[in-house]
Formats: sequence, C-alpha cells, structure tokens
Amino acid sequence: MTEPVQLVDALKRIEADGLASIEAADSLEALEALRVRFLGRSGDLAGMLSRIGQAPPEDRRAIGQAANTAKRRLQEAHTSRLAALESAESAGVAQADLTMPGRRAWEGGVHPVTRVIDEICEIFRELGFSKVRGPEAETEWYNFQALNIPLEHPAADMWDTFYLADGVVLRSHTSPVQARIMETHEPPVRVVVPGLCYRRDPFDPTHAPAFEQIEGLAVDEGIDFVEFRSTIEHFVHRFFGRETTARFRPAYFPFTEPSAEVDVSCHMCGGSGCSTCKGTGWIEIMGSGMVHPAVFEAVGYDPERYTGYAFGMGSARIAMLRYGIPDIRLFYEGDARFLAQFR
Ligand code: FA5
Repeated sequence: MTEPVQLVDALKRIEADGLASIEAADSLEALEALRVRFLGRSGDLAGMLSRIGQAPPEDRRAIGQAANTAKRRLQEAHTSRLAALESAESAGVAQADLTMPGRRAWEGGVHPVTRVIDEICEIFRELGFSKVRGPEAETEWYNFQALNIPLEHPAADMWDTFYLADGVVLRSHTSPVQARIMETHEPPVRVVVPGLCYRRDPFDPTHAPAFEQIEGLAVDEGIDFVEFRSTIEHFVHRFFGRETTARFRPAYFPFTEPSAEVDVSCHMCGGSGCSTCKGTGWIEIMGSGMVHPAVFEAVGYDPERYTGYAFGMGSARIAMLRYGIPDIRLFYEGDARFLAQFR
C-alpha cells in the first residue's frame, strides 16, 4: 500500500515546486523552459503519470485525481504568469523612445602603414611587378652571404640583427627574398616584396625594432641605370605628386654596385629647408642600386648576361611623410584615437 502514497506525495511535491518556479519566472524564455520541464510531453508530470499503470487498480483513482489537480494548477499558474510577463514586455517597448537613433556600428579601417604599402605595391603592379613574400625567420646565408655580405665583414654589422638560433636570424631587411626569388625563377624577374624586418634599433621617433620594408627587384637582359632611375622617378611622381623631385645620392650596399640612396624633395618646405628635412630640403626614402654581379653568381644567374636593379624602402617612414606624422611609434601603439583619423 506504500506505492500510491508515494506517488501522490511525489505529485504534490512536483506541483508545489512547479508553482513556486512559475511564479518566480522573470522572462518569457524562463517561463517556457519551466512549462517544458513540468508540463511538457517528457516533463515531470508526464513521467509520474506513466507510472500509474503499475499501481494497484484500487489506488489509481486517488493518484489520477492528484495528477489532474497538479496539472490544472500548473497550467493555470503558467497562463497567468504568461499574461503578466507579456504585458510587462509590451509596456517596456511602449516606454522606449522609438525615435532614438540606433547604436553606431563599429567601423574598422585599414592601418595607415598598410595603406601606404598597398598603394606602393599597386604603383609597381602597373609597371609589371608581382607581389611576393618571404620568411621572417631567415638563415644567415640569405640574410647576409647570398647578398655578398661575408659574416666576418664589417658590413654584416650594418644591421644589428636578432639571432633566433645558431645560423638563424629574424631578417634585418627584405633583401634576402631577392636571393630566394632568383634561385627559383629564371629572368625576367620583376617583384616587390612587402614584409616585416627586425633590428636591434632603439624604439625612437624614427626607428622601430620591427618595421615594414618594401623590396623591389628587376632582372633581365639589358636593364641599365637609366631604366632604374626612370622607374624610381616614375614611382616618386605617382606616390608623392608631380611637384616632388627625386635625387640619387651615392651610397654603399654590398649587394648593389653602384649603390644610391634616393631622397625626395621635402614636401613640407618644398626644398628650402625646414625642421622635417633638418634644413637640407631633402628626405631619404630608400636604399637602392644595380644588382652586384656577386649576388647573381650566388643564385646561379649569369652576370655576363643579366643586369638588374634593386631597392628597399621603409614603409612606415614613407607613411610618416605621407601623413605628416612626427613619431613612428604612433603607428605601432594601437591608439584608436590616432588610428581613427585614417578611416
Ligand atoms: C636596407 O635595409 C637595404 N636592404 C635596402 C636596399 C635594398 C639597398 C636593395 C639596396 C638594394 P637600410 O638599412 O637603409 O637598407 O633600410 C632601408 C629603409 O628601411 C630605410 O631607408 C628606412 O626607411 C627603413 N628603416 C631602417 N631601419 C628602420 C627602423 N628601425 N625603423 C623603421 N624603418 C627603418
């Protein structure tokens, strides 16, 4: 005789539990979850009802009555709580000011240095240059030796390099990609190589320890200094404007001969001298030159047959010129107020 008593008690507990929970439901979602839990087809009440058949026939009536009562009370409680919650919700909507402007969507933007890189690569794309990339972790061979820089030569110190392991560096310039491309491609070659470089430089207004360069390389039969010079002048006019002039200043790089640093006339003073150009009227934008025959030999090109030119420019330094930014560090601090100006 214990079974009907237990079942009736269990039904009463479900009823009490369900009524308290439904009364406390604070959202339509919570109320629906309770309806499923107590009144649903696989809910608590249905679970109990499925056990009635196991009770002796004379007890089934009492159990059935308890179950019906529980079901009815729970349904009533659900109906009244549903009405209360729905009217609270519609009152909330009515109170809201529907004329309020919507929330502004978050606007991203292309980073100013990335913009400059894209623009420069596009100018060279129009001249037939493909865009390629190379590894940032580089062997000493590609970073130095293949570029005619013996490790013991003082030129290896021109770039204060981070070492990752014996013989492996974080590339200190994008020039190693010159050698990688020439090793795997026969001339004619015309490529630009945007990418990050790393140097043990102080983080100051004009230096970053990790910074972008764009390398350029053109190799073919019959490329001469005139083609090199006119290509760079074309780039300077396209990027900085017709009024900007370029000058080639003799320089030294082990992998080019002759080598030149390219300066552009200062956009701030037009060449008369100001604080931006330190009174000189000129601002340096890249290192460059005709590819050294020793580099052709290192990659297996015939230096008697092929000639070419190469250049490497600092993208962030050029972005500083383009946007009149006095300190390179601003590009790398991720300050949303600074970056928002370039959207
Ligand atoms: C080179 O890195 C040569 N590989 C360039 C080259 C390529 C010459 C091909 C000849 C032929 P340089 O060390 O001068 O050269 O660096 C080139 C440019 O990178 C500089 O003009 C400057 O704009 C930029 N740069 C160098 N160091 C930093 C730095 N720490 N932070 C930001 N920009 C830098």
